[in-house]
Amino acid sequence: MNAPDHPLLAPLAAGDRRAVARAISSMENASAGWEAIAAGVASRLGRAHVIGITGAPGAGKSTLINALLGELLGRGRRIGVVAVDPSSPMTGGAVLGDRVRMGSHGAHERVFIRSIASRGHLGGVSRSTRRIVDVLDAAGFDTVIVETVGAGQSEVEIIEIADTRVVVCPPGLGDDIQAIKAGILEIADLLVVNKADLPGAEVTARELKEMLRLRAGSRADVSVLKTSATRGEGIAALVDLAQAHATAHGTGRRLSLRHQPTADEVAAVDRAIVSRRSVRRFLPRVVARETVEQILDVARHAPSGTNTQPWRVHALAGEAKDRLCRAAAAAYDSGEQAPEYRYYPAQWFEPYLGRRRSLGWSLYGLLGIGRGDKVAMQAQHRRNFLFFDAPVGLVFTIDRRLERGSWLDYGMFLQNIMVAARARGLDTCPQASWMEFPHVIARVLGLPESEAVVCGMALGYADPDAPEARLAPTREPVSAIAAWAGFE
Ligand SMILES: Nc1nc2c(ncn2[C@@H]2O[C@H](COP(=O)(O)OP(=O)(O)OP(=O)(O)O)[C@@H](O)[C@H]2O)c(=O)[nH]1
Ligand SMILES: Cc1cc2nc3c(=O)[nH]c(=O)nc-3n(C[C@H](O)[C@H](O)[C@H](O)COP(=O)(O)O)c2cc1C
Ligand SMILES: [Mg+2]
Repeated sequence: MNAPDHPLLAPLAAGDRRAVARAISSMENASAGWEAIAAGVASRLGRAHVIGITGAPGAGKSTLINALLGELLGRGRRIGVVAVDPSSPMTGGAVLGDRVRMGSHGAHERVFIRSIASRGHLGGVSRSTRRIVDVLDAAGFDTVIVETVGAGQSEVEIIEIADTRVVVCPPGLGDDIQAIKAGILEIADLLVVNKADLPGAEVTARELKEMLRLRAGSRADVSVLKTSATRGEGIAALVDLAQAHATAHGTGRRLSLRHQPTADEVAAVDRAIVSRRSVRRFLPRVVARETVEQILDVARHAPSGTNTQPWRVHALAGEAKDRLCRAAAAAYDSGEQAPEYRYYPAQWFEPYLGRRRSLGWSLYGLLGIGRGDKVAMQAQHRRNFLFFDAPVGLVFTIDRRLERGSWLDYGMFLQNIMVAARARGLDTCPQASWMEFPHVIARVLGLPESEAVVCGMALGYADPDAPEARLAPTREPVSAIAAWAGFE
């Protein structure tokens, strides 16, 4: 596919602040063009170290981040901050609050701070947060800090975006510690007892260490650190520990997390598959080469045994298509069939015979072709060699030295084309009939002897008013085609 293009991508890559701000707004609101931005930044991700900072409300997270900004700036870093504010129904309020707390570095050219409201997100906070982190990563921020209030499940999800997860605990909150240990403690890479200038910090730190000790095993390497964000104490040590964690465990964690599809995404894929029909009458509406290229670009991701990719496509339109059609129709009229391979068994049997007949009768019935009307049936079959008047004809060939397994691969490629076409509002008809005339195709397209014709395919916009558009071939239910074992 051509590189996704969006006017913000170039300035974004150059770290332009206004472009960063706009791209983030686009991600947050899923406004027009956000997909293009997301796709455009995708190849530039993984360099940022993402630090998640979570903890109870008022623990001092924002103040701590402000202190971290000072320390990181001193180390020459470029830092992006995303604060997810659960209290604000609107971004405006959250921005104001964090400007106050993180204000002293917010205007620095190597700092970019953005607050987002955790309410009112269409695609979920963690999803838009991840996309915002992506934007900052792509814009060259080498450290991205995400602040969330540690409470419920969504915060845990957000913190999953981070490479290094820091949980901030205020001192002297024994009960709160009991409460957080249930979820957040499990995912902490660093535990910070902030407000260490207040009494009780030492006790809290000891309690946390004890809790970790009891857990032992995988949590044994979690450090407990005391900081005073307001006094700037323990901040350098925190940066050192976070850095050491990134060195030991790597960055780009969010990129490897499995993408959770939304219900809409699932429905779109299912719809493209289920709405596909073999279309045998098309509108005289042009399909751009670019569209065909896009479809093939998607389809080439089909799997194939040991990645052999046995497919080769001849995409035809206009006079090139008409030339092949004229030659094939003429060959059909004079009965020059020389099939490339055997598609069907020589002798039919049930249940396949019945299904085949049913399809034929339904199609001919809709077309007003009576049973036994051989002439009309042949005229209909002949339409295959006009690609059913589709604006685009595809001819598929394969290296004839390849074996049956590669033909299996080929089917997957063909189905990908049909589904990708459907997703774009286009229709297809796969056509084995073209393999009846491999010699004609070879002559017209100049194929070498080594290429065998697999099939053809019509591609275009379906004529919704055609009588045969009402054809709806049925399918056997899952219960008739699947055998089950070993399920609960
Ligand atoms: N004494 C003391 N106070 C602190 C420290 N860090 C933060 N505070 C204060 O704690 C209060 C809350 O600080 P914030 O940074 O807003 O806390 P937060 O965790 O970001 O709060 P929310 O985002 O609302 O959950 C403020 O009044 C801070 O000045 C510290 O190290 N020592
Ligand atoms: C590999 C393959 C070759 C096909 N060849 C032809 C063909 O040459 N002409 C045609 O009209 N339909 C052809 N079909 C379409 C089938 O008749 C059609 O898939 C079947 O009746 C089910 O209908 P549907 O595709 O509309 O769901 C072919 C289908 C496949 C999968
Ligand atoms: Mg805060």
